[in-house]
Amino acid sequence: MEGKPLKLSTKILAGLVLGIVAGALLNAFMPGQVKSIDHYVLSPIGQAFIRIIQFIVVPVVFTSLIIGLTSLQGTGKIGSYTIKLLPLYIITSAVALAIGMVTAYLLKPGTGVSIKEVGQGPDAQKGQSLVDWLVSIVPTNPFEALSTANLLQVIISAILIGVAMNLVKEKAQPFLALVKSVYSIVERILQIILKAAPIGVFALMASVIATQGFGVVNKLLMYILGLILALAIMGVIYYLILLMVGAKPNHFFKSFFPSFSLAFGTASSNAALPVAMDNAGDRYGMKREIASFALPFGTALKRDGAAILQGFNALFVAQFFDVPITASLIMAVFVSALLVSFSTAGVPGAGIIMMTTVLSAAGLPLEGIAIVAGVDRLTDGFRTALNVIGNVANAAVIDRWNK
Ligand code: DAS
Repeated sequence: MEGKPLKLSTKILAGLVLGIVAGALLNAFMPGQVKSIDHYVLSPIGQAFIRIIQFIVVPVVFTSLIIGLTSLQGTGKIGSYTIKLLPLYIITSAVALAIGMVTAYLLKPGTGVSIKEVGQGPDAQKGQSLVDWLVSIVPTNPFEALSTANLLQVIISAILIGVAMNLVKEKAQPFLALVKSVYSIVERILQIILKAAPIGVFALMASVIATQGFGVVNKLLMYILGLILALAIMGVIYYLILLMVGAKPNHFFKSFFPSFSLAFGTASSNAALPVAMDNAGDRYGMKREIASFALPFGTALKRDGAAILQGFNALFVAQFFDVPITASLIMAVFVSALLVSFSTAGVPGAGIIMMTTVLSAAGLPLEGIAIVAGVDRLTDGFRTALNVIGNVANAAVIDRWNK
């Protein structure tokens, strides 16, 4: 009797664990070979996996949004979903940010850290002002939005096209048929790609652990544990919110587990989106029109993990450089971190790059980025998983609300 094939989520989990073990063994017993093994084997496999899964993000978002929109009788619903989702996003992100800041304030991870060598921080990019960002999400050309994978521009283009299709009615049928066939093809591609997920996450995790080891970890142990604690607290809050609205949290976490574990392994919420949409329908039973709108929308905007990271890191940097944590500093961090969380990209390491905006808004030294950059990839998986949890949990609340 052939054994029941291992479920995808179990295989991804196995890939993660084996990757961590392999990375630790390489780091401990073959330090001299780590660089070449990583350069010729682990990194290429890991990066190739992230790239191929990014390959289908835009087609999945574009086609499923158009299909979702045209299945809505009248497009008033998109407006009503947006009106319900945005306040939820802002409130829960503000709660997450507050948790991140309070945790850092109480645990004081930045005091007494003796770190000589610092990691290589990203070059300090000038943060985009809110107005520039709002203007930048308006697409000038649908093909450019698709080719640059600017998710918000893709969403706006798809909404415009979907609304217009509803207005021209049967004239849009040939195009809708084309969109539906593209969607089914892309769905099949996703299933094929996911067979490689365990290998992809194995290589990604082994590469991180083998190259970074646990050396720098114990110097920043309080920082890492404190950040993960804040992320976990927000995860528990989502569990309670889902419980309160009757959205069956156990069923929720079990259904979306493949997308959460992929988010953790790839540290990319964009990469996890197609799987989250797959989980929403097949496993969780979320209404298709909600999943096809809210999940891409949330992937573009909703990042609780990034909010926690910005608040936590800003206070860590203040503590590290002995900058007094005044009320005005807290306000500057809170406002800039909240805005930054809505414009952090869904790719590995996006949060650390966005730190420049928050640190400069709060008048904190940008050198602080280099101190945490060394362990950023270790914490990125945790915060990306929370980004996806927050995104789909808010969609589940709307879905429940709708029922
Ligand atoms: N890795 C980002 C994401 O995929 C989050 C971050 O870097 O903070 O959502």
